[in-house]
Amino acid sequence: MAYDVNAAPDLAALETSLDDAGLKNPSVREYVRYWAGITGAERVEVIGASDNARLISESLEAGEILPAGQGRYYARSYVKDTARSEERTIVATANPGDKGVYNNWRPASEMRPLLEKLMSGASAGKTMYVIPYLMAPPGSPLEPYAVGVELTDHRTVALHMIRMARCGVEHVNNLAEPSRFVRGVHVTGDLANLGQGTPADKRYFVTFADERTILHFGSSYGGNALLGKIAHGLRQAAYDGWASGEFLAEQFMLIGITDKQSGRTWHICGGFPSASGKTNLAMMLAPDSLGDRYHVEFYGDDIAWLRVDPKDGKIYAINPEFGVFGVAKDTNEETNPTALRSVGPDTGVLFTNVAYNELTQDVWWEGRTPEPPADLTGWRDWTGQLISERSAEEQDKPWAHPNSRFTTSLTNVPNIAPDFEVRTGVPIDAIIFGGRTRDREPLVRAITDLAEGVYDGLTLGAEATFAAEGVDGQLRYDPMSMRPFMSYPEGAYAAHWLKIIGAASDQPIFAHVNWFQRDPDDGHFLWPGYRENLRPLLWLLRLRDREVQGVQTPVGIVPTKDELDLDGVDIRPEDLDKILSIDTDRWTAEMAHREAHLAQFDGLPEEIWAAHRRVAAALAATTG
Ligand code: GTP
Ligand code: SPV
Ligand code: MN
Repeated sequence: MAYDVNAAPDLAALETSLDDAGLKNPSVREYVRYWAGITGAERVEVIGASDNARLISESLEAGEILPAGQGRYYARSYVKDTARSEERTIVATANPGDKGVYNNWRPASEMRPLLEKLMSGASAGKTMYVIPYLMAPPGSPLEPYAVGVELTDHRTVALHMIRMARCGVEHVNNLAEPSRFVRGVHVTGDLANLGQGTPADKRYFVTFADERTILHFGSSYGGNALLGKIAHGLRQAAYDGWASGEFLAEQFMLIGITDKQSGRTWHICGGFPSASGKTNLAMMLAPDSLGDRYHVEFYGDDIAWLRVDPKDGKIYAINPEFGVFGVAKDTNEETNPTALRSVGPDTGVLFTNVAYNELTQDVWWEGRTPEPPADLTGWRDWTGQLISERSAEEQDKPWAHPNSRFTTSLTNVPNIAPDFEVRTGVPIDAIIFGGRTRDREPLVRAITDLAEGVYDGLTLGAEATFAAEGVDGQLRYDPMSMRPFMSYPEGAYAAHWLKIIGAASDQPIFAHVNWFQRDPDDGHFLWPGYRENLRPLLWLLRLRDREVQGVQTPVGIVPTKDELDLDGVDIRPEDLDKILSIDTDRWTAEMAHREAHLAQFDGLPEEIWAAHRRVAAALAATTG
C-alpha cells in the first residue's frame, strides 16, 4: 500500500500498538500521537530491552547489521555521518539570558517551527520506535530528572539505545507526574541529501532545554541519534541540575579503587575531553606489581551526575548510562584488555564503522594489532570497499574510521563495580581533570581549595591542534570537558559548581592529571600511561588521607619521587624529573591565555577570579 504523507496516520492501529505494548502513561501516548502525525511514520512500535533479540533478527534479515562472530554485530553509518557535529548542535530556550559562549543558543520560537518543518513527513514509510528509558540507576533520588522517551525512525539507533540506557515501558507507566519526562525525537532524514558540512547543511541537533524537549534531525550516528546519552544525560541534565539547584551533570568517568589489604574503597570521578582516555581509565587493570593489592572498579566512562546528600554532607555520583560507547582505535591487549573482554562472544556488542571481513565475520581497527591482517581476502574498510580493490593512492587510508566505536552494556564490563546500580550513587573522594597536553602540565598536581579546583576545571584544555597551525602553546579550552555539551552560561555554570560542591561538608580533593606529556625532540610519551595511571591516583588518595605531603608549587601539590610508588615502572629518570616539575616560564605564559579565556564569561564568580589571581601571584613570587 502506497503511503500518503498527507493522510493522517492510522490512529486506530497506533492506539492498538500502544495498548499491546502496555504503554499506559497518557502524556506519553499523547506525545507519540503528536509526533507520529508530524513525522508521518507508517507505524509505531513501543520497545524495551526485552525486544532486543527480535530487533537483532529483523535487522540482520534486513541487512542493516551484519554478524561479527557469535553474539556480536556490525553496522556502518553513512559516510558523511560519522561523528558529533558541534556546529550543528544548538540549545534553544525562551530566555535570551540562557545564551552562553559555547552553547550555541538560539530562540526556541525560531527553532521549533524550523525543526517541525524539517521533520514533517520525513519518516514516511518507516517505523517509529518508541523507547521509554531511564538515565539513572532505578530508585535514584535523581530519577525524576532521568525519565525520557525517545522516538526514532532508525532500527539500529533503537539497538544502540537498548544497550546504552535502561529501556522499557515500566520506566514511564507509574510516574508521580505523568507528563514529567524528556521528549526526544530523532528523525534520520535523507542522509544522502543533507549537505553535511556545506553552507546548505540541513542537520539540526536542538535541545529545547526549558521545555525538556530534544529534536535531532539529519544523522543516525552516536550522540546525534541516541538521545539518552549526551543530549539528555549531559545537555538537558546540566540545565535541569542548574534550574533545580539540585545537581551537576558532567562528561566524567567514575571509578572505584579498592585496597584489598584494608578492604577500603575510594571513588574518583573526573573530566577528560572526548577521546582523551576516560574509557581507558575506567577499565584500567592495576599494574602487575600492584595488582595483588589494588583493584579498579568501573562505574562509568562518560557521564556522571553529582549531588550532595544533606544527611551526611557527602557528594554522591551516579553514572546515568547503562552501556559504553567506546572508541575502538588503539584498543588492544596492552592498552585496554578489559574493553576487549567487554566486546567478546555473546556480549551483543554492536561495532560501528570498524573494518569487517565478510567471509570470517572478523572485525579490525587501527591499533587492534600492530599490523593489519596479512590476508586481505574478505576484508572491507569502514565504507564497505574491499581492501584488495584499493587503488595505489588509497593504500594508506585507515581501514576503520578514526571515530569507529563499540557499543556494549555495562553488564559485559569485567571490572564493573558490584554496586554499580546502588540507588544513592557512590561517595566521591576526588575530582580530577585531564587533557592531552604535550608540555607544561605535570603528571599530577593536587588542589585542596574548592574555588581553585573549579578554576582548574574551567581552564582545562586539550592539545593544541592550533600548535600545528602556528599558535604555539595555545590550548583549545574545554571547560570541565563540557564545551560541546554546555547548555547554560559559563558564569552561572561556575557559580552552580561552587554552590553544589560547596554544600558538601566532606570536601573532595581536586587534581589535574596529564598522561600525554611528550619529549620535545623525538615526541615519545614521557609517562607510560594506561595501567600505570593508577599510581598517581593512589598518591592523590594518600595525600587526601594525609599519608604523604608532596611539594607545594604555585599550581598545586606535586608528588616527590619517593612518594610515587614506581615499582616496576619503565621510565627514564630524566623523563620522571620532567613530569614531576613545574615549568614556571611556560606556566606564566599560560596565565595570559587563561585570563582572556575566562574574560569571555559574563558573571564569572569573584571566587574564580580570586583563585586565578592567587595562582598568578604565586607564579610571580617564584620567578621573582
Ligand atoms: P569519548 O568517548 O569520546 O568521550 O572519549 P574517552 O575520553 O572515553 O576516550 P577514550 O578512553 O576512548 O580515549 C582513547 C584515546 O586515548 C586512545 O587513542 C588511547 O590510546 C588514548 N589513551 C588513553 N589513555 C592513555 C594513556 O594513559 N596514555 C596515552 N599515551 N594515551 C592514552
Ligand atoms: C563524545 O564524543 O564525547 C562521545 C561520543 O562520548 S558521542 O556520544 O557521540 O558524543
Ligand atoms: Mn564523551
